Amino acid sequence: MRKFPENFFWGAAASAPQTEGAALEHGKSATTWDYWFETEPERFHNNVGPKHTSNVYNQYKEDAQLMQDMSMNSYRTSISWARLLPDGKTVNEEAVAYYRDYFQTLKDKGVEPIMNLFHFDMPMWLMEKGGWEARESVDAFAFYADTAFTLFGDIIKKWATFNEPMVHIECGYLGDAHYPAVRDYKRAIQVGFHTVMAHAKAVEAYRKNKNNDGEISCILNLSPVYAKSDDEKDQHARHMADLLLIRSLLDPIVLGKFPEELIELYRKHDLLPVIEEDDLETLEANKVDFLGVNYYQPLRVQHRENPNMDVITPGSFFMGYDWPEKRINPHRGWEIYPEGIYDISMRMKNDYGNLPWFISENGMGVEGEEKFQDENGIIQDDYRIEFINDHLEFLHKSIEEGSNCFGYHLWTFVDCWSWLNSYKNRYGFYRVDIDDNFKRYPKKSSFWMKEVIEQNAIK
Ligand code: BGP
Repeated sequence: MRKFPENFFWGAAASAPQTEGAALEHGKSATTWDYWFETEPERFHNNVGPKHTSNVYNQYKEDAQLMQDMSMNSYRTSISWARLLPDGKTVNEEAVAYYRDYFQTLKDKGVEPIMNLFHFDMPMWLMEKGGWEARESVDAFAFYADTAFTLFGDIIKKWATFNEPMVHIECGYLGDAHYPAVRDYKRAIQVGFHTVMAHAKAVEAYRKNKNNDGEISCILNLSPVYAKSDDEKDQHARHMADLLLIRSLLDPIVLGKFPEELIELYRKHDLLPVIEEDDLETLEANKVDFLGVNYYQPLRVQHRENPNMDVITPGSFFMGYDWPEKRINPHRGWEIYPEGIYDISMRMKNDYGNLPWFISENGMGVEGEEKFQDENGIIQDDYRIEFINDHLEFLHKSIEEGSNCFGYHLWTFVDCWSWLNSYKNRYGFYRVDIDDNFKRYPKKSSFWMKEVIEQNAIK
């Protein structure tokens, strides 16, 4: 038996925009997702949009009970900005009543809610003013965060500001998977800078109010970066990928400053964002108390010959590399590399002051999962059990070696809607039937996980 530390946080992760439903009901205003679906529904898998998420708004009591039945002791999800403050200023009292009852219900079932404030769900009223590109977004977010701390701080003791900021930067400003789907590195860097400042100002607001007696964090998608070879050029490519995609957020959030090398690089290529006086001091003074880490797969890179330096993107400095020994999730195409969780864990210990951190997401998406259903309607997801077990083995090894990890959260509890992919890939301990009143059905992994949690150990 490999035991985990006492009071380890065993749970699942989700987000408001992917689970709540009631998309434009009970006072909630539109987010970019609601707007995008209304204007371009064909972008979404099977034309299923954000209205059809897993109906948590109406079923949270049932879900909290299922969590308790599984012996889970924590749950990481988010608040919807557009629900709490539909116009950015006025509190929606119906939202307050909903969230307070939801969070208290979780607590009463022995499930600690870890609450995040932004999970890719930009309110439309702010998007119309430029979203994260507009400086106004920094104070608007800090106001929202402060409002949430005041309204829910007596129940919520563990907060996060953002989920995977690199994803809204890359998908929205260097790709086309998030609105506004533009490709412009300079704009992407400004978006990233404002996000970091919005985070820092929210941390500052949290600490200013003496009634706030919990802890605050940010959730980052951290992938270990591996080079194709030991060759100097490939090693440099690895260094650049790590600098641009990992340290560009990890350093300001945990260490309170951007890497010097990054600033120099931006300066050299005329990519520096607009920085206001005091910004860097604010950042330095507001480091996180702990970190959330989402880990799905590593990044594998190699040197790129002759990049087009007229149009600079992160990809100008490295390119992807297909590792021949790659173990692939055949249902989603993502690499499965459990050793990566160990490498991240050791890096947190060795390079980031052994700050407390937890796995805020890890999981295995499966397309067409209904084909694994048995005659009793239970999905026989042995592949997911193996996936979780393998990752827990490496997490356990790192904890034995002194890593400060305090929890593991599977993405996700009940299958949820996922952005443009909608319900294409299923991740949950529970299957949801969106055609039959959002009924929940346990998968085999939920029974397996319950045992792990109760024993606080893997075999
Ligand atoms: C993470 C996001 C989640 C979730 C997950 C699975 O990056 O934080 O919101 O979507 O990835 O990804 P997907 O649903 O695209 O397979």
